[in-house]
Amino acid sequence: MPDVLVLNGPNLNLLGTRKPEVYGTTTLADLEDLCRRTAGDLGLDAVCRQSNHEGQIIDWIHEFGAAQQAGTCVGAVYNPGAHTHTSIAIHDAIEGAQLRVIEVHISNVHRREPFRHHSYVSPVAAGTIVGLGVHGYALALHALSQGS
Ligand code: CA2
Repeated sequence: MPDVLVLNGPNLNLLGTRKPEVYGTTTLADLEDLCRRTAGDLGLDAVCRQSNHEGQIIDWIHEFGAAQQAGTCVGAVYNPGAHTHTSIAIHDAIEGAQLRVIEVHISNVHRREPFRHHSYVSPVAAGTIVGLGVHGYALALHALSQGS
């Protein structure tokens, strides 16, 4: 089965523990289980990673970009967390590795503070899903399984 990377950025390890009014009550472990089950139904093997460290995330983008070029990975479902709004390095990593990325945000960032309205990731993403809660990850997996 080809791999699909499910990548979560900084502070997403806190999911389900605080701010349920913004991010819901699903924990990261629950979310990763949901992704593994959804990917399995689509004939994909979800490889779930989360880090609070930008360099570690960049290394994984390079690793899975190479796997995609080798034909063993279909791309990544990626919630960059606050790196969305700050990181040119992550923009460059996705572009450089040519990793197919669907950018997912649990909350509707466009209804929130102005500093959340700009994304450095969107210009190098195949698509973006915002504001649909953790269901956005399942939708992104469906899109990647169909070659989006
Ligand atoms: O809506 C999203 O998925 C975000 O990517 C989440 C990021 C935020 O910086 C983006 O603007 C939008 C924050 C993730 C932090 O998650 C927490 C979860 C529970 C408690 C505290 C933070």
